[in-house]
Amino acid sequence: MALRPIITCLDPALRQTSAPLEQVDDAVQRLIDDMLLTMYEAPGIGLAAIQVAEPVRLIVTDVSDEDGERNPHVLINPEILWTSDSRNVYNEGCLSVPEHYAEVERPAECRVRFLNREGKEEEIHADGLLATCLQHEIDHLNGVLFIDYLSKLKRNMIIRKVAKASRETVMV
Ligand code: GNR
Ligand code: NI
Repeated sequence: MALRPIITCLDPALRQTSAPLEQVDDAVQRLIDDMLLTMYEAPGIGLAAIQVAEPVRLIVTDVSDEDGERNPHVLINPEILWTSDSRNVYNEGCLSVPEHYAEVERPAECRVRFLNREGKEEEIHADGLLATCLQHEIDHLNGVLFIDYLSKLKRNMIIRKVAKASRETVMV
């Protein structure tokens, strides 16, 4: 297993649409393990493959408490089947937008169909933080970032600050 560097919103690669995975082979299993390691180490509650520069439709999440038992979810080719009319607001962050947070409103619940890491079809009904996280990760697969839900002014301010920080810091 290897940590993989996380690309930031300054990298246009983050804006592409990721391609469906055609098979769940050994290379995909390695990518999943690397993504879980990278997510836990960050630490973050989710990670999309494009954040480690792999443009494929694969996400991992774990919204459990840091001191509790781990509960990773691996979702391949996830599809949102349904979202609730009821909405939730979370103060969102993103490992690709380091150190910036903003409130984003999204459907409070969602139902998602996906392949698990054994390549078997599954569905999940999510609410709370998991529902928000799944929607945030699936947005990544479509080149969308949480800052896209903010005003242009706020978005540009955040991007400028991330650029400034990356100039001033030697990021490993
Ligand atoms: O670690 C993360 N925290 C988070 C908090 C609120 C809403 C979404 C997230 S996802 C984020 C990790 C990340 O960037 N995933 O793409
Ligand atoms: Ni993110």
